[in-house]
Amino acid sequence: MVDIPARPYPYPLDPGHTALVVIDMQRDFIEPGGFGDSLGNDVSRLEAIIPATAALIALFREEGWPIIHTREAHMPDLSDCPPAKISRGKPGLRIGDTGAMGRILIAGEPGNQIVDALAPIAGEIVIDKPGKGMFYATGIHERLQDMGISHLVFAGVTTEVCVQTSMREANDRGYECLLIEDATESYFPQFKASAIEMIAAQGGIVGWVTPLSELQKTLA
Ligand code: TIU
Repeated sequence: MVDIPARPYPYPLDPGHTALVVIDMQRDFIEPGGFGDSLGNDVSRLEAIIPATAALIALFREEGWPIIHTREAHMPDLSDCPPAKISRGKPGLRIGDTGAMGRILIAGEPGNQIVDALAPIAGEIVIDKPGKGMFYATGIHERLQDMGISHLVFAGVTTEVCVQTSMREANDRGYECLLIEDATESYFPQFKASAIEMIAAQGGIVGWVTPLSELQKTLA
């Protein structure tokens, strides 16, 4: 075990059993004209974490540790998207509707691709998830179990929606979870701050949080 300085106390990283999860760094959420923009959000905040997220990915690649990239994505016939999820959006800009980068949150569309700066490379796992959480209807738990993974380091967007949901799902499945706080972002600064506090509160009820620099320093 390697102790990483973190809140609420040092995170016991297990080098042979740790994977990085990069949540939904797709054009839909980060670039103008995508789903995030269509919901009325200022997407420029999210673009700002690309360098830190790229550095985190580079660190895991150097270590030779597994990397999982997720995308929030639905099948073109929307058979994996409950009506309740579709109906939340503004008419004309809902999941499956055509936006500036193709059909919104639909697998294979331009907007559904991970941003170029964080593109997966051969050997990395990419999962399309129909829910906000990474475990719902993806089979990823079984794959992680087969790989012997017990520790998950999280990055991506948005902190309080897909990242926090995925961390909670992971925590319930027994994974030790660490969120890299400068490699995650929200459209709402106060939601990011609150999500981070919620994760680390009560003795780390959902996991640990730390800046990228602590991980870099400890693994250098
Ligand atoms: N990936 C993710 O967080 N999906 C969302 O819909 N997030 C929002 O904050 N809307």
